[in-house]
Amino acid sequence: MFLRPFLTAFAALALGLSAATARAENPIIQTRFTADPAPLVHDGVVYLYTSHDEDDATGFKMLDWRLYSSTDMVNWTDRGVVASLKTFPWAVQTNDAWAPQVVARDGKFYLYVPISVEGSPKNVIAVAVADNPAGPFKDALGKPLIGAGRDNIDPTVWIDDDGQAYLYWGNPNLWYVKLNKDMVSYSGAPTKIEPGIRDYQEGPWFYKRAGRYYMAFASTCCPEGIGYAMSDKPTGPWTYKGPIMDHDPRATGNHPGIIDYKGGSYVFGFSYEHNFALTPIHHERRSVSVAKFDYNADGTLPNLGWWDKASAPQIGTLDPYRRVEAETIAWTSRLKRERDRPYAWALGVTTAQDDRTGVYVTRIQDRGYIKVAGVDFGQAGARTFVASVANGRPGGAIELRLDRVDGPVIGALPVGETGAAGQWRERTTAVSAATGVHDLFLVFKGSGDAAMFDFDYWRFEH
Ligand code: FUB
Repeated sequence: MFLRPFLTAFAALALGLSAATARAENPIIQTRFTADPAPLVHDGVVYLYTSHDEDDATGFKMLDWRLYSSTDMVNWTDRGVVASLKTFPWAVQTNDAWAPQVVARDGKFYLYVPISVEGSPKNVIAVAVADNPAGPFKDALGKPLIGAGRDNIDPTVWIDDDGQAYLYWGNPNLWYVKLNKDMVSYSGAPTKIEPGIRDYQEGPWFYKRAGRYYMAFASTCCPEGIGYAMSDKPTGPWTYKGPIMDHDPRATGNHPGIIDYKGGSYVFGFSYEHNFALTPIHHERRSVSVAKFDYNADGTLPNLGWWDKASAPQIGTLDPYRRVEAETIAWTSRLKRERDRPYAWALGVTTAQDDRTGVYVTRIQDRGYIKVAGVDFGQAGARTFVASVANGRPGGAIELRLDRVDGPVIGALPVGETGAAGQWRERTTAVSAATGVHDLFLVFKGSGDAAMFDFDYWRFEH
């Protein structure tokens, strides 16, 4: 998959296309492993909540939930951890931070998550609440919302036009309750959907669109694809309608999240592509992907095949004259050398966060790079590049290239020592020939394989 940026760029040049036609490169998050995408559209922004497979996971090793945001579906900004198992101190604190979903109601944001308690069955559903989409989310109840049951994972919530909210969940059976207006309690007993939906396994995603109710889901394991059913009532009966993504041997699991945004429709799910770029061994190290699609006139969805056949075009362009978080990324990787072993070279940057700085880019190595798609330098063009960096050692540089990782250089910023690690300084360099819309490649230069400086934000100036 790490050849793809080159092929895309060469194809674009050959066809005379501009960088403004950038498309999401699946998987859309490369800085760490993410799964179970749960997108929320709020105030013109896509907030993408995910679960998170630890870098050294073999089976499920999941400790926290993360947030990414975008306004163009191609550049995603890492917003960090919004909740973790520690948010629910009464839960088992190992490995079980599974598929989340966040919904907004009356100015609050409700995070529903499956976690575990001691005993058997162990699966419960918990709820946390925040005042803004980026959290921090706080445990709402001090106990489970839905008590222990074998099926009790993968919550999904939709608030109907009449204000009634429904919480569905379950593997392999699908259940629901009607949530009360407070969103943290419910009325009536949990109800099992019977008969079950054909090909249903887990990961339900419940929503209403143009008067029709939809239940997308991970289809029967394994390998799981994405299927969906429709109904004219929020509680069914549900009619199976077919696959959105095929059962594909390249993945064991899957998990849908579906939204409309700025006039387009999008399905998120995940693949193991990033895992297999780094190792031949199957681990539970998953990566979220996205595809744009059009509903058919009767409200049905197309079969998109697999993530390699689908993606999402960029909506609009990115303004480089405002502060851009360094963790705003369309793609990151590390350039390969001839002598590199297979699997040894692919890691790009990752991110870290602390209370003072928020999220920043780290693990910056020589030959690593960040691609930012569809950057609009305007006709007047850019003269200066400014970056906030922290470097405990001398050396390190950021080369600025257009359209390809080996494209024309418009400037190079020497980083140098800024003091102790964590001491942020703005560094500035002159740039030339940056006008119009381009993909921007921030290519990191240094020596050896050691991690160099950290990187918080950047901007261009006229
Ligand atoms: O990510 C852990 C579990 O795997 C989720 O809860 C399921 O939907 C499946 O994706």
